[in-house]
Amino acid sequence: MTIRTRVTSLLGIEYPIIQGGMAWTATAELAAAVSSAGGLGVIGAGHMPTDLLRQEIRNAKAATDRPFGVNLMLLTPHIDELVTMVLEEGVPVITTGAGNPGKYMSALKERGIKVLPIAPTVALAKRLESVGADAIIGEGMEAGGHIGELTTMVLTPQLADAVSVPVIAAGGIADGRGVAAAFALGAEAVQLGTRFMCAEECTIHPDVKERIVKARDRDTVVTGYSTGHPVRVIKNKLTRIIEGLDRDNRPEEIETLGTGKLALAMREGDLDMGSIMAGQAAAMVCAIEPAAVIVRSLVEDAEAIMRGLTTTCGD
Ligand code: TUI
Repeated sequence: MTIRTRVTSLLGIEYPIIQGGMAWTATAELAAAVSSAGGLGVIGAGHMPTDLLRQEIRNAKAATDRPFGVNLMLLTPHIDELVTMVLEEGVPVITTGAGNPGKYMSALKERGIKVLPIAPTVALAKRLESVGADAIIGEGMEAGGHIGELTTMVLTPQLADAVSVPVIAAGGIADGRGVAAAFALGAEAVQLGTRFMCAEECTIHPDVKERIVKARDRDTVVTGYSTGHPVRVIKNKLTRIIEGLDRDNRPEEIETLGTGKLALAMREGDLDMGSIMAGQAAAMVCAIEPAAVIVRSLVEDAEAIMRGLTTTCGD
């Protein structure tokens, strides 16, 4: 048995496994490795300059002949320019985060690009379906980085009931058990970020990977509620400072302090003052492995569970 769904046919991929398009983390190398392994690799644009993202797209095209995607983070100030460039380069799939991509939908779809927006609520998912989203990525608050309020457990089935396009579950999924659970809730694919941060091909600093492997159940925290853009990160010196600023309702100071801190973690490996964006599933990531091993074990373990067998972390 291999899990085939509307998402595998829509995207032309072998397995219903999508890698989260994480800023400063999901480079062409990781995306190409996941795509070559039969999933959908996704380059994370974040605030990347347009020409650098163009180069990353070209690198991914050179490294794999399978489909891959680009995640556009809609809060970035030069988003219009990024969209124009992506239309020129012609990537097969776009995922979007941190906002409503409605205004770009028709231009992307006219070029035959599949658009998979990330939605943290049922209302937004319905709006995005009505303007042409090909599938909805429902991301629960277990996820790392910028998050909504609902958990994957309650968001996924509600989305599956509310929209006719396929639902992709994200947030809190790190192993085959999570994949099988997402399917039981009505998802037709899953998106994982944190587990793929610990792929060998992921180019983040090795100390961040080690920190994730060591993470325990309560090691993440959500900071920045006062800014209107809460983010889940691994607890450290930076989060303790930000928690104080959140309590005192000083959002401008949080924004200033936060600038450049994601790169500080992912590039420099600063575990004290870097923003180590990772999901609650960090506690379930046990090893640093090749992307192909991760994809294969997710699929094999999920299939075993769906056939009625059980597995545990590390089997
Ligand atoms: O986008 C993410 N995760 C991210 S983006 C990011 S970079 C960043 N850094 C600092 C502050 C903010 C962002 C780090 N992690 N995940 C997908 C996601 N999208 N989660 C939540 C949302 C979302 C939120 C509101 C999507 C749409 C939305 O719509 C609001 C509206 O306009 O209706």
